Amino acid sequence: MDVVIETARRIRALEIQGATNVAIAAVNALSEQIQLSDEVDRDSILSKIEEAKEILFASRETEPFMRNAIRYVEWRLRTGEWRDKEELRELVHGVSEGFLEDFRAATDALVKVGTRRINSDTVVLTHCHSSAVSKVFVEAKRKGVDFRVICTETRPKYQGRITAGEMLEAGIDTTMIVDSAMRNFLKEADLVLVGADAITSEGNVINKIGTSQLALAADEARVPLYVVSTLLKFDPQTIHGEYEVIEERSPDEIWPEAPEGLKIRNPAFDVTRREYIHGIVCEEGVISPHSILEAVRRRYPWIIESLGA
Ligand code: RUB
Repeated sequence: MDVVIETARRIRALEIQGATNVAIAAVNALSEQIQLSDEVDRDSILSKIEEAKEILFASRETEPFMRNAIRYVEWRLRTGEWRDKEELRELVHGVSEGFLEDFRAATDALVKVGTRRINSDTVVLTHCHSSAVSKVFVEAKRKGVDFRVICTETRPKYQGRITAGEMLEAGIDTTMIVDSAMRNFLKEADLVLVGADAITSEGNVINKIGTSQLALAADEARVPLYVVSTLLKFDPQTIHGEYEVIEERSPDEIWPEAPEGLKIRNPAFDVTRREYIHGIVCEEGVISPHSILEAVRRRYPWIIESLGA
């Protein structure tokens, strides 16, 4: 399980960050691990997948995109046939590459839609680092739109610096603010774009801690907030009444040598209620959070079907 264990370690340490990068890394690790396996009989492969699943799922709890992606590979293997190592290798490779290709097509579609919301002179505020949001910005700039980005630093792990770096590399006029300056700078913003780690069956969105605060402030400041996310972030377990688990990270990230006895809490994400979300920019276009389940059933029925795989 070396490949899977090392990938899980990198995900946990945030060396691989953001729901999309996490899901891609997990699929690649699972695929590589199976291809490295000497055993090819069905039972050993399926139990290897079970083991990998447990390790990867535990690396970050609030990542349904990763869980959906892994379940997809598992589901296709459970229903697939192979006779030898070569056939198994081809099957796993084909399934994981096919999944990633569909995902790339979905991303292209949502980036096209998101880009249309950015015009010259638009000022967009974003939080944390979302590869989907960054892609929208970079594509808008490539099309010649002259807009401005304001990004938060994103305590405690400063993912805003990744966003800022990508923006500067693309030649986008970018300003960084501390997280607590969000409300102040909403006065300058026309639009808020954020990513998602999870979307529930009710249309609520889980994203980096501080997003729900930003959504409340944006609502009060009358600045529309959109979530840019593939429908693959939908968590099918929420249909069955389960709540999305919010990952709580080490206090050391906040204050490494904190005084003894001090309690420190470090939740990685929070829940933004659908009332504060103007729309979800996804591969189906701009949709209301209320219609998420319908959109997922139409576009990715396997997300719901493979849950019991
Ligand atoms: C990252 C974060 C991102 C989403 C979406 O948190 O909250 O907004 O994961 O990212 P962390 P993407 O840094 O803790 O992983 O659009 O890349 O899927």
